[in-house]
Amino acid sequence: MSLEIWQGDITSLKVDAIVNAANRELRGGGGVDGAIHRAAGPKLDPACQALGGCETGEAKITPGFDLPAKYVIHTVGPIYSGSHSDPLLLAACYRNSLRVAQENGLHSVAFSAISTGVYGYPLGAASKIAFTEVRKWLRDHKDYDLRVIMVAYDARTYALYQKLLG
Ligand code: AR6
Repeated sequence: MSLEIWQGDITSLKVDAIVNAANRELRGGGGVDGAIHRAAGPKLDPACQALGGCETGEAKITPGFDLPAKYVIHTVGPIYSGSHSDPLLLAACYRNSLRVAQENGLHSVAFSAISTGVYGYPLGAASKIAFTEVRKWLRDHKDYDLRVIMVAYDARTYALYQKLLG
């Protein structure tokens, strides 16, 4: 197993799954969600609609269609409000996405920085939660071969990720 960081557009990655920062309706939207829907092509939207939405903190999977990635795992981050549930729900996104990856026998997963765009989660706090939760999952599943790539779209996120990777 490994934990890596990478800067760039997540839709270019040829991995088993990329993790989308979706909304509860799985309707597509702006940010990374919009980029993934554009790159996956028109079949992704009906596949998402067939899933019947997704609760905050949960994760659901579709094929990747025209993407280089085989699958898209859609997770819904919390809209940042400063409440006690924010960190719990954000951690659940990472944990549940990794559970879905394992359930589907996937061995490489790339995460976008869930909730740190439109949903307003402060980047420093969100990044710490992301790395803590992924590391915990990898520790708890030592017998499962998994490569996790934390994708930073911009330089500021990448610099933070470099620090957190140590
Ligand atoms: N590749 C990798 N990361 C990206 C890309 C990309 N192509 N584009 C943006 N990011 P956001 P959220 C980063 O807003 O905050 C949507 O409308 C971006 O820099 O995409 O969870 C959904 O439909 C940021 O760090 O997701 C929801 O309604 C990160 O992706 C809502 O936004 C997440 O930003 C979800 O908001």
